[in-house]
Amino acid sequence: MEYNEEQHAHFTEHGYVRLGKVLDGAGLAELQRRIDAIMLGEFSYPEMDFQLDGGDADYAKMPTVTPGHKGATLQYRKIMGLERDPVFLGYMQHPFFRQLTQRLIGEDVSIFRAMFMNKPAERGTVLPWHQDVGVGWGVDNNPTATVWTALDPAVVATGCMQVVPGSHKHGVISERHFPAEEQLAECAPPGLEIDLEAEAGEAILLNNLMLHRSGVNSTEQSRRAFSIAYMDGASRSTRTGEGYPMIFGDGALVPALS
Ligand SMILES: O=C(O)CCC(=O)C(=O)O
Repeated sequence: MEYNEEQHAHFTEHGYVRLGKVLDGAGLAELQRRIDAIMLGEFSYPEMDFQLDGGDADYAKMPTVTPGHKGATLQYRKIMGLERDPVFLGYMQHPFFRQLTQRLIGEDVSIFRAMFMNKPAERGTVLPWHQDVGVGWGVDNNPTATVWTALDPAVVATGCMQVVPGSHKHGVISERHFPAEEQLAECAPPGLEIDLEAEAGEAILLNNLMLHRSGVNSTEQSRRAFSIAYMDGASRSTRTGEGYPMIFGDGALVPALS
């Protein structure tokens, strides 16, 4: 696989581009099994952040995200810190992503986050329009690009992502995570959004400035996905001054045997 100039031109113009099926059958099955095993507590990762799905579609009512496993269940909404898991780290360091991030970022690449996002069967939370940047993220340099990989079919009925193509060109719309109504009326007027449906194993590259959102899952199948926000390896936390987990280049993490 190669990130080509045609894809790059699409990404630059529209703020997203389809990267194709990065995961084949065996690779997909491995990540599916692994995330289920993490949810079921078969591996112990007390430092990872876990959030249960609250069973309520309303974003405002969802449980908080805190470190540590919250019980053996597949009803998690979000798990962050997956770079600690060798199987997920291995995927994050896929040679294709190395080439892609060299093109977009450079040699030294870290991550803001490596996050599992789930819409459990017949559940899920509405995630309102947002960009993945802003002072609230606490990074001295806004993250550049997210690779979002579907681990199950992501279609309208399972709560696929929606995006407003071209909305990255507005720059930072709000320093808060969710823009205000009047900002959305200007930058995401109804009718401009598209459904970003994806097959299981397919990856999509998103500009972090692009407005995106997702809905709930009305089907009996989960909608699991893995989202990696890559950024310049020199980025520092504005809160602690510390750097972030390195994925490529100087100081890159090495997957430990599991
Ligand atoms: O998976 C989703 O529904 C949303 C993901 C998202 O917002 C992200 O990856 O930044």
